[in-house]
Amino acid sequence: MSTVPIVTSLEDVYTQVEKQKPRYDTIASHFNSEYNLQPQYYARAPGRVNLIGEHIDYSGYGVLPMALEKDVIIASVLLPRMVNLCSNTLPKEYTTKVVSVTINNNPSSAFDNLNIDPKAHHWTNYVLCGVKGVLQHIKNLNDTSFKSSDLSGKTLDLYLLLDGDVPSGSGLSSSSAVVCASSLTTSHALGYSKEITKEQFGSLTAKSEQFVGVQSGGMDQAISFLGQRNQAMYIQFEPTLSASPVSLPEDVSFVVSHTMVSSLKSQTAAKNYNRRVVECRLACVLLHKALTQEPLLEGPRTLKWLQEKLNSTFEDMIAACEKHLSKEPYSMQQIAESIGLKDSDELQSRFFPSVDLHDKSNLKLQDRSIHVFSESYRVIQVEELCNKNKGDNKSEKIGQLMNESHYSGRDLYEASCPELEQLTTLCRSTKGCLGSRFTGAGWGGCAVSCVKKENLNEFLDTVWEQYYAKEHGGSKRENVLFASQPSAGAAIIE
Ligand code: NG1
Ligand code: MG
Repeated sequence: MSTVPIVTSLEDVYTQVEKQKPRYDTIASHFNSEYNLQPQYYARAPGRVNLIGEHIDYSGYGVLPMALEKDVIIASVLLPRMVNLCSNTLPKEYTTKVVSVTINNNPSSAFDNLNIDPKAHHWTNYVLCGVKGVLQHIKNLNDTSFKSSDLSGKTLDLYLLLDGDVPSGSGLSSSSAVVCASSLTTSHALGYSKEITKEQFGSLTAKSEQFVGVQSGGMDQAISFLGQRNQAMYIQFEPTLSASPVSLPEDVSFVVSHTMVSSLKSQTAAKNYNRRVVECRLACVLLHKALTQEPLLEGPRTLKWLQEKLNSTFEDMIAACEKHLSKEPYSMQQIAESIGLKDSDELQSRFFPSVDLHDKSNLKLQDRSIHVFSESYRVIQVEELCNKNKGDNKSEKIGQLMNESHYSGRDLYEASCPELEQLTTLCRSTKGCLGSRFTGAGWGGCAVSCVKKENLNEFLDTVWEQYYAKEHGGSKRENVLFASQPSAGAAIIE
């Protein structure tokens, strides 16, 4: 296990350094005009594109993302008193909002005092999640004094300025990039960046991003820390977080294309994202009862935990969903009664205590769990095709699995939208495309397509012409339609 690199040269982080240098210069000059100081260091955390494995991380299953060159950078300086925060590239009304957090030399009280309002839906919440996650980690280390001699006994102050080029609400993990960069900045300021491994950072930020009120899995934060240049990664969560490189076939590129519709995940959580998380947990409850005759009374448990407990194949699990779960939606009351609980409140307090779904019926357990098992199996097949299989038509098979992933996410998970349908259909019918699917949570955001390298330029021109040119011609093409380069994971640049 390694720690996040602290580098002095942009070459160690970016492939296209000539593009990045001017950006850092601009950040430094904004920082200087905001605070009348030079930044002392930068924390950089990338966004990601997930190639396959959607909505399965929170059920414990492995996923296959790559880190992007697009990222969030937080410039910082250490000074007495407060955390001031402003943003370089977010819309103007955001830049005037200044958040203040006093972190004194007792991380434990700082942790308790840092409140994040999940109803606020403000980007600064993500920064606070990163700060809070690190303080919580340090608190758990049971270390009441800061190690850095410079800081011990003093009040710590961070002056931050944030700059990001991951489009927000795009399914490319802009929110997690902010959380990760913020956690890195905080830990570095407190003298802890070398005490926390990349895996620990991935886990602590996955937990702390939940303070915004979304029950997210851990994919985005894990890849942001564990990403490697030129490699996609196979990320696994159980028994503990791990990542191994995946060699993608050389004859294809993976193209990201934005629908131009934002996916407002935290605002729609009760209807969409959190509801899916709860549906998976409750499918686990009912399958456990049906397959072991025992009620599952403590939780939440993941579907992967159940599959391992039963030592069953994916085919067995899918057959069990078809046999034991109703295709018709369930109500919470119905599920509670079937495992001998009093009512839906008791069910909620055992399996999703901090989640409010408003509507207590209409839970589609069969469709959701079949998606989870079939999608998790597709991830394993893609990983094996990439790393083990030397046979023919590797890329075609991967493209086919990506299409199947999309159809399952659309039909069984109901996570697509008209614009994602229009865009993925267009991509699939364009020459050189072997498969196309939505990436990230869905309900807007981006698609990812597997495209033959020999057709790449033509593919980009056609999709630009047919999806973007008329309505979204004002956008910069490289921001909304691009072949993604797997980038390195998070780093501190001094
Ligand atoms: P995006 O699309 O970045 O919001 C979300 C979750 C992931 C994962 C995917 C679906 C967060 C921070 N991330 O990603 O954990 O569940 O959806 O596969 O909520
Ligand atoms: Mg996100």
